[in-house]
Amino acid sequence: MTTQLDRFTPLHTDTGADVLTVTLTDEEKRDVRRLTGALTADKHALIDSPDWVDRARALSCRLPLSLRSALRRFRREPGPEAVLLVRNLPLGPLPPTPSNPGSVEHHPSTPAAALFLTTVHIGDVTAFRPEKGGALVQNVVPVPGQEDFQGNAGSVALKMHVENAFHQHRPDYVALLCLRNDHDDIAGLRTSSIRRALPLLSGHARAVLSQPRFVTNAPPSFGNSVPAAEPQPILLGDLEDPDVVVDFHATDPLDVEAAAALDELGHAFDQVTRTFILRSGDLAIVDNRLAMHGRTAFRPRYDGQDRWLQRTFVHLDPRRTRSLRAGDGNVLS
Ligand SMILES: O=C(O)CCC(=O)C(=O)O
Ligand SMILES: [Fe+2]
Repeated sequence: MTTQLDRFTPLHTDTGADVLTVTLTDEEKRDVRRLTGALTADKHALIDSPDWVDRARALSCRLPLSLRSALRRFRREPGPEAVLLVRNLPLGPLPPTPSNPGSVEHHPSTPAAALFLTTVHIGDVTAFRPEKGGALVQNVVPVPGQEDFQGNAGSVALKMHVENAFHQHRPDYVALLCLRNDHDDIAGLRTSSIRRALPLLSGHARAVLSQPRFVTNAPPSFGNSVPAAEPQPILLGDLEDPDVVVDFHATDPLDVEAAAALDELGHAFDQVTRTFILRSGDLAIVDNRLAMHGRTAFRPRYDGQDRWLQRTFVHLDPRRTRSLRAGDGNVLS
């Protein structure tokens, strides 16, 4: 019997795979709306202030039980796809999609509050100072002139990557809430999990990928704030169920054998990649230890109705990053 506590339903993606999904009922959506209402009442409040973050964390304990239960379960067992989809979150009336470079949300809105409430219930919502000034809720929108950019301002296909793969303290989760999809409804978030790809790899490739024979450089935006990249393995931990750290735009193999193993990994991932055409109110939470993500290409119009996602990062253990977070705040330097 399906209970209130256990209400995952399978979502059929392009490949028919089952992805952990929790769809809020309309009543639950109204309950979340009441919580976002409390967080958006003061239009001058700042998302990045410790007070607002504390309130959001406290209010997240009042999210619908089905959602809290799904988050708790996903945290312990991310499943073969390492993605949780939360559907039917409240958004309210939306302003035009922003198109300025570096766009972030400073003041609380219904979608930003819904995203924050959900993700702060998993762990600590965090950001990196060099990325968009360390704002905790960042807009993922196409920016005029940046169409070819391999980052979230672009609209060409975005290569598969672990978020901030170069960083020792990359986020544990990346969460992307869809406010609007693109005009043609073709932009898709793509995800690919090492749990699915691993069985497709030869034993030799697995062995090579677990040796420090790969370098992943930081994007230029991080400047000198990170040490020069050291060779790292791509597969970490128990080889039966490893973590993966790779960015198909930024990871370089150091020798010919490593290049062949990286190629094999790329082919294996290609075979298990899922595409999510996110709808308004859909939130995808990707376990950044086990899955990569990317995006299909789309054609922006810059007319205020373009694709618009909002993004947060989550770290599970604030003590591990304490030396990077001035004043015990949420931003990693
Ligand atoms: O546009 C997308 O669907 C994903 C963009 C992305 O990789 C990110 O914002 O981290
Ligand atoms: Fe990303």
